Amino acid sequence: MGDFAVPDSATPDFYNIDSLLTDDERQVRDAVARFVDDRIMPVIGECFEHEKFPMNLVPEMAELGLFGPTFQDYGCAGLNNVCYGLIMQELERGDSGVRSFASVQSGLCMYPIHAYGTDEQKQRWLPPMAKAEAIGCFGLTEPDGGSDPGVMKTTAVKSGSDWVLNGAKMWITNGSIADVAIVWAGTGDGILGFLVEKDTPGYTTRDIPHKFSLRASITSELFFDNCKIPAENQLPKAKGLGGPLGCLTQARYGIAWGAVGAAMACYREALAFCKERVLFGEPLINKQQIQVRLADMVRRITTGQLLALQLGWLKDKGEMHHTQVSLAKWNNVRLGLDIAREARDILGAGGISIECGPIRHSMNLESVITYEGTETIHQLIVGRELTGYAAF
Ligand code: TGC
Ligand code: FAD
Repeated sequence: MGDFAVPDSATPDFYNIDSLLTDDERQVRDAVARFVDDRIMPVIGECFEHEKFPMNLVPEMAELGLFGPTFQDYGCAGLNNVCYGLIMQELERGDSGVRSFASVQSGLCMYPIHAYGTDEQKQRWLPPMAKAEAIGCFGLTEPDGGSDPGVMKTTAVKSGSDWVLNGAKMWITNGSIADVAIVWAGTGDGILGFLVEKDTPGYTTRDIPHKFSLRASITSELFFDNCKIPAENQLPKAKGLGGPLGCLTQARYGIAWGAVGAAMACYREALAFCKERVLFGEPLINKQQIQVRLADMVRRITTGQLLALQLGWLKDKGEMHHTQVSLAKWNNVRLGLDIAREARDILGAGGISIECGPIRHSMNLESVITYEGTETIHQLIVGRELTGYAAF
């Protein structure tokens, strides 16, 4: 029960959610699942251990159409948002760092260029980004605090028709490998977005070492010292904090699916272990308390799967509200983190080894629960929606 006729990677599927997907959606999910099983899983433990992002696999991800997959043009796959979610579910089943790479490229870089950019900016950047010939990063968070980005210190000042950018960004995924950074800065006209190209004089990056989380992902600081940004590199349709927040909605949506993928992987590993492990004369799986723990994992995964799917349907109908994304990000990352920790415990001492997925997933999800809005911020976003009072 709980498995039906779905591929192993799509289990547990206790409510036969597979039957709610179209053939196309299943095909997309299964193609990404094969890529994750064949290409990510054999190397991810080593990548995590040695703090290395598997950059060599990025062209294959591009070949599969995983970057900007919902755009209809610019060489993108033109998939619906349920497909996008299933892609994120599968990638994060592999590793949150791999899903992060795709989230940043698609949701935080291609999205703002597509939504807020000029035709020239779209033509210049979107086709190479879809092919991963150009990599992007997204600079919103600053050293003095990420939860309240409206008080950012990075500034852009008009100088003739150009802009001069000064400041710093912190904790930026893909920072040092990006060909273009989407940078948000305070101006006399409020917050605006800029395309900062890699070789811009005065623009430097530095990787953040010694992370115990998202080790298979590059995280950097960005520094801007009197960087001259040509007028044509400003995103004209992004005005105010709503610009960057609109991008966060896209990435948070993907995380709501991705975290469930990580939880599904952890559950399966715990289940397989309990079938094999014999303690007190019988397999662990026979123990009442183990069954309660496994059942509780599936209860939480099932609610997360249904929540993500309904969110995808709303997004495809153009009816999704960003506060609904906040509830899903909060709920699904929380269940992912709790299930990863629980699975780690069920695996016993062996569960602390990099050979096992749950320790890696739980360490990763410590970042996922913080980035793209901390759990508290999402609770307060939902609270404000319910009460009309902002308690940030
Ligand atoms: P607030 O008044 O709420 O909003 C200002 C304007 O923006 C609109 N808006 C949104 N639009 C689209 N999507 C959203 N999610 C939106 N949230 C708000 C809003 O309607 C308003 O529009 P308008 O026209 O009325 O001006 O602004 P606030 O200052 O009260 O916001 C507070 C708060 C806490 C909600 C916001 O600052 C917030 O979300 N903070 C968290 C910051 C965050 O999540 N940072 C993430 C950085 S990027 C990252 O972590 C990448 S990790 C990538 C990876 O590796 O996967
Ligand atoms: P703070 O904002 O300082 O928060 C500290 C604590 O205070 C948290 O527990 C928070 O929940 C709590 N808190 C905040 N406000 C309130 C309140 N009103 N009431 C009660 N408690 C509150 N950012 C980018 O811009 N681009 C990226 O690509 C990116 N990638 C990242 C990758 C990784 C691996 C990590 C870890 C972070 C990344 N971030 C990125 C940054 C991330 O978005 C921020 O870390 C996040 O927004 C939180 O900001 P902060 O770390 O400064 O914590």
